Amino acid sequence: MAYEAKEIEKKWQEIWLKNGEFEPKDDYSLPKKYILSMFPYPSGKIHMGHVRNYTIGDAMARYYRNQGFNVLHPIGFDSFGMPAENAAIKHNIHPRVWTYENIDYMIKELDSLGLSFSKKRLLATSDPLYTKWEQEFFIKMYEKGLVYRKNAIVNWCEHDKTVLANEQVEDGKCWRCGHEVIQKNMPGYYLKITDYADELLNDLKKLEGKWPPQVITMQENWIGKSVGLEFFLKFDEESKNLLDGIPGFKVFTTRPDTIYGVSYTAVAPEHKVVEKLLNKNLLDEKTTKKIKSILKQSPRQRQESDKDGVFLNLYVIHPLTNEKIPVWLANFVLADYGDGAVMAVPAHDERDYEFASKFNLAIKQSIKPQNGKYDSSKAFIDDGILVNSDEFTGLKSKDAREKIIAKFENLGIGKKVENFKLRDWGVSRQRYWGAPIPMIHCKTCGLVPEALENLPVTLPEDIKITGEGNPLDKHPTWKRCSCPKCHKEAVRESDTLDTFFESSWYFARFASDEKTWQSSAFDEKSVNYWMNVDEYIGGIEHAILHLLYARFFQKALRDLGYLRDSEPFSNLLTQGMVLKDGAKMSKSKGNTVDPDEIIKKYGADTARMFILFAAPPAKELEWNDSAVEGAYKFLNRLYDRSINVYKTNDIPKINHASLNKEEKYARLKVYEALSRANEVYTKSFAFNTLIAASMEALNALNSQNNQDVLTEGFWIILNLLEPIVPHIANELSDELFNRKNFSKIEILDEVFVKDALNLAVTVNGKRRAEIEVDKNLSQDEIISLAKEKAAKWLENKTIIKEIYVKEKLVNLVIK
Ligand code: ANZ
Ligand code: ZN
Repeated sequence: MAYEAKEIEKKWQEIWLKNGEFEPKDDYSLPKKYILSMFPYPSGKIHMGHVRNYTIGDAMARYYRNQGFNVLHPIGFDSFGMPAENAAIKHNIHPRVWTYENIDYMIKELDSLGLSFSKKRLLATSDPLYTKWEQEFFIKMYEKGLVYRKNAIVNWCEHDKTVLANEQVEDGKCWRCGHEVIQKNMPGYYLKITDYADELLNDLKKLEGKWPPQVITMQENWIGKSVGLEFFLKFDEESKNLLDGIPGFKVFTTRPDTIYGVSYTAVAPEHKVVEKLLNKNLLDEKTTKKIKSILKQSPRQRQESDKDGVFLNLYVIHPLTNEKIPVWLANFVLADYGDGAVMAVPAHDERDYEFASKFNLAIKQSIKPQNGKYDSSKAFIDDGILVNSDEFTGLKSKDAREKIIAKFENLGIGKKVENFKLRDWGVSRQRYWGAPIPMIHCKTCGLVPEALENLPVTLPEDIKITGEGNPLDKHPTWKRCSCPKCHKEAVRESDTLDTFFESSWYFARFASDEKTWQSSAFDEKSVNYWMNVDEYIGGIEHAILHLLYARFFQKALRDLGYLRDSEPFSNLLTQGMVLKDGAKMSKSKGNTVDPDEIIKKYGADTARMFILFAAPPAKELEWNDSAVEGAYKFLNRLYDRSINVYKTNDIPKINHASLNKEEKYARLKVYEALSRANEVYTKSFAFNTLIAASMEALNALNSQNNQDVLTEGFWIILNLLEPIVPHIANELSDELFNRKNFSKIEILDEVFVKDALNLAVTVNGKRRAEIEVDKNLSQDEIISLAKEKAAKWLENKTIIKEIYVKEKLVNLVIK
């Protein structure tokens, strides 16, 4: 009989499905584990990254199930989004049809990997029953002031008539049609994630040690809290008059200690002062043209291009020295950070330095290094000692910052402030395949939320998708509706939600009993039992946005009374990328390996084993055909060797003392592997070490004629490896041991007891040698062996004392 992976795998997958073995139990008195791998986008086929993601989660889920935990291990599809519309255009297929066909196919693929998902909780975020609840959240958030509508600058493709995300702008051009992207002021809906900035930042501390440190750092940087001084700069009389009495503008600085080094100020191109100058036509033609060309660029393009700007012919007064300071417009000043204007200190800031060098502006030193020499050929950006700074000269940067802030506060011209990089989250998309934003525009009542009893607002089926404009907006009748307030004719909002909205709460939906999905967003009892997610597994590419939005939703839904906890994911594992020939596997590089092909050729267990063996989960994994072969060979050996294992319903009882050396060694290897399991499956996730230990154990068993040792070894190895290679493990366990259950196996200490002792030999307390002796020797015998070994140090000496410290050392005292 040879190892027939395909047959075995099909058989067990059918048994599992039929018995519903992976459904969570309703018994909430059981200890629980919620294991979640990030759900996929239904692109049409799974790739190796998916295989890795779901195999890692599956190994954890199976292990905990084996240990008697009630396990929730669900799967769903993040099924709204752009690719379905692209497919619609390209293949003339309805986005819904394309999406659901892909889902069906991908479920089959996932099943063929033997993943232990709950099938009853399967969901797709494009289901109206999912949309319904998120539309309710949207309305509740709107009523609470967490959603608002505003005009803002967006990337706009004039050809496709659509808003583009920053990632969809390539070299300033539309990723789809190649047309130039412009900056357009457009109305849209925003989520007030900034209300939670402090909490999102502070709660990261709770995740230390449980989330990868680099993810915590990325979140911190994205939230980007800065503390500094905000103060007012007054225009000189002439400038003020030119600007119809605008008295000045505010700036924000994190380095008030450098204030005596200010040699110019710079405002963002969108700054109200610039707007005034343009409106009043106060600038010459060349300057105006330059400003307009900078305005056309996206903030990102501006950051990527060389420093540029223009002098605005305006001056402000330095608040401490009363000097006249020129005002420039600069492309590196962000309109929406701080106050959209900076005090520039070229001597101590790199961007300011570059700009000053380009336009020949003064560079004034106001900080000197605490040690070492000041180098005027570049910006000195570290803290130091103040120079040329009046009463503050000689202070350390840190102390000076406090004193200068205090001075501004006393003078009433500035204050200490906190600024965040985090921006409110724009959720409007001008697309068809998304959740409709449940708002209504009424001529009488203004913006009105749809009535809750009318939810979900669903998408029309009869739609033309051309890639131009928003299909919902162009639909002949869909937009017409009646106002929930005054019942007059009104117009439905045609923007749909950013798909990050859906992925921000699916984990809590999974945690609710599926029997309640029709009637409520969450089932309180089950959500309180299952949440939080104990292990969340996914790609590092989600380290910022998805995780931040999900954390925000958890807090916002808590405050709306839907959920209890403040953080959704107790532990996070970010899996490394799957590479081939050193590069990330991707269609565009043409270096992908199709999981279906591997499964067809070797079976799912080989694929799973290779993936978990080739690298620790958090590290990059280099594809290796011969290592895949290696995994396959190992499983074949396991299968072949099982022929000599006898059938039993119990683990064999063995008298360890009666075994010979080889038998003892084989047992030691088996138990060494066993003793790793718990740590590997629940903490380190270093599956590779467990697999390596199991391979060693199988090797040691290979030359084993002792049937008890061999059978016990198989009993244990199959148990250990079940979460990794479930099909073969279940097949052999069932066949040999009539066993369906892989519960804990007791670790026997006797196996680890060694017969030989390693003793140190010391002479006058100095370590001189080591001896390996049989445990059963007498003290005299041991001492004489020690003397032999240390003979070199005993020559021509008299031994005056011999000391044996049991099982540790022999000390010889000489004269
Ligand atoms: C003067 C100064 C001197 C600065 C110095 C730095 C070093 P973070 O840490 O990111 O908060 N800044 C303020 N508003 C800005 C805007 N809208 N666009 C671009 N830059 C802006 O950065 C704060 C620093 O970034 C501020 O401190 C300001 O430059 C600049 F030796 O003020 B600093
Ligand atoms: Zn109305």
